[in-house]
Amino acid sequence: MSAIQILQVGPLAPQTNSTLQERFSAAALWQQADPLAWAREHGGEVRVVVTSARHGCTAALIGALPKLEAIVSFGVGYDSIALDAARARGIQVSNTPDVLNDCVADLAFGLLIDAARGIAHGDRFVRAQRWPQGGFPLTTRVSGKKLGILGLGRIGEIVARRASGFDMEIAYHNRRPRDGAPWRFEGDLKALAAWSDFLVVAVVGGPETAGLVSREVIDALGPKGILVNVSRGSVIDEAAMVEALVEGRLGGAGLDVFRDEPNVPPALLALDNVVLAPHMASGTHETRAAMTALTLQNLEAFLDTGKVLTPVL
Ligand code: NAP
Ligand code: 8YV
Repeated sequence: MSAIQILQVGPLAPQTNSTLQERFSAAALWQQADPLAWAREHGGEVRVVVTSARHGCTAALIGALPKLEAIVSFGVGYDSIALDAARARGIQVSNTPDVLNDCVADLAFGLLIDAARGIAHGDRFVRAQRWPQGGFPLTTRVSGKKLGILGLGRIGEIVARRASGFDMEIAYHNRRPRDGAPWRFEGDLKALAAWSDFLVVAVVGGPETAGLVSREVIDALGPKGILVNVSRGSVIDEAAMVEALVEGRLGGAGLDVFRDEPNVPPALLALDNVVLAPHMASGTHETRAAMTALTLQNLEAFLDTGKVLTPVL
């Protein structure tokens, strides 16, 4: 058997797994009983790791692969990849930016509308045959409201564009104002939350943004405010959010991401003002195909030219 040059950390779609195995002779790390021990024993010639935002790449794995030159990841988020360890060794890291913007923004908007208007709640109400016993409670208007965006990046910008179709006032918070953005920059996240009817979180994950949506920010959004998260569960103080929702100090939430996926705080399951989604924002046939294509293009580009196409670093 020739030495392994490409190592796949975790499973992707079955067709992608086959392509990686058949065209690139990739080894399937997740199929090994002790993946790290296996990498240490057999990974001496590995040049490329193929992974995903979900499966990531740890510093220990990088340390086990002395000839690693590139980490090619499916997904735009890189909080699960040990970037410092990669940087220290000059290892390139690629992700799949832009191709998923529309679908993630669409789902953010879907969650916002659902949390405000009670679509999923109404569906449960009808299916439980409660309609004949009385009408559905009034809900919250969406059009013309104030939308705050935490993280006006590639996805956040598309959320803002969707919102302008709903005649919303828009403001955002980043570490710095974004060049050319026509929307109001707010340097204080708590002030943004206090102003907003709806706060959509589309910032990067990782240690720098952990707990950014704090108890104070949640309280500023308040009992009529709705929090939507399509970023990472780590960005929100989840315990404080659950407490605020249970006590009615936060009006509602639409959540695609959680701190300990696939585990969701049990208290949320009983709340009709909360819409829950299983980290599905990029999960359309079209977008997943585009993400797969870009992942393979990054891999091919690295093998052909020594450079990935869409580097994170
Ligand atoms: P992006 O273009 O890099 O945008 C991220 C934004 O976050 C930037 O505007 C950045 O502005 C801001 N930001 C970064 N650190 C910050 C901080 N400490 N405080 C305030 N703002 C900060 O990323 P993207 O492509 O839009 O993706 C955003 C995230 O969405 C990904 O990282 C991923 O975690 C998540 N995502 C989730 C799904 C899903 O399925 N739910 C799918 C795709 C992506 P500054 O640099 O000016 O601060
Ligand atoms: C993916 C994501 O579904 O791109 C990201 O950062 O979170 C999602 O698009 C998933 O994490 C891929 O593994």
